[in-house]
Amino acid sequence: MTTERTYIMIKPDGVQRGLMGDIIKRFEQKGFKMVAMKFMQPSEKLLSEHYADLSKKPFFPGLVKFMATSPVCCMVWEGQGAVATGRQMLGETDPAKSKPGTIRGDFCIHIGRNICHGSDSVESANKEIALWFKPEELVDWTPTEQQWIYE
Ligand code: IDP
Ligand code: MG
Repeated sequence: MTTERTYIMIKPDGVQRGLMGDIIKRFEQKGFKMVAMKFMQPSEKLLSEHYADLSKKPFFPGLVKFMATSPVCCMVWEGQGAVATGRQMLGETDPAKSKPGTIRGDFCIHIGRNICHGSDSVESANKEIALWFKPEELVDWTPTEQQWIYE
């Protein structure tokens, strides 16, 4: 497995429901390293860019509108296999199909209120990180616990 970075974003429903701490905790306790985090009110323009691949979908206008209703918590997490593992930690897009123990399986019910975004590939992660963060916002640091997480 290679060291990767993934873009994780707590959506307006996750923020409004007070679930930021629970979601951050799961990535922290897994052993991934936080590289960046910011709390911000995104514009519909930025969200349309973020979800550009879905622009032809019938739910796209509603998705963009909903995502702009409240602030979001934007994060970059790093670690071996962080992209694929991050997706597994989120669960399926539809919370009803997400297993208990996953973020969506444990905390939500409707597909349009699934509380958290996670990059689906290394390529989209790199694109999303560049869209939401300036290079100088990514912090270069070494957690002391690293030697207890990796052989
Ligand atoms: P993902 O978030 O699991 O990667 P995507 O297919 O990329 O899923 O869709 C982005 C977001 O759009 C989903 O997280 C969900 O909030 C919303 N979405 C996806 N499919 C539907 C749908 O059929 N109805 C309503 N919202 C949807
Ligand atoms: Mg997606």
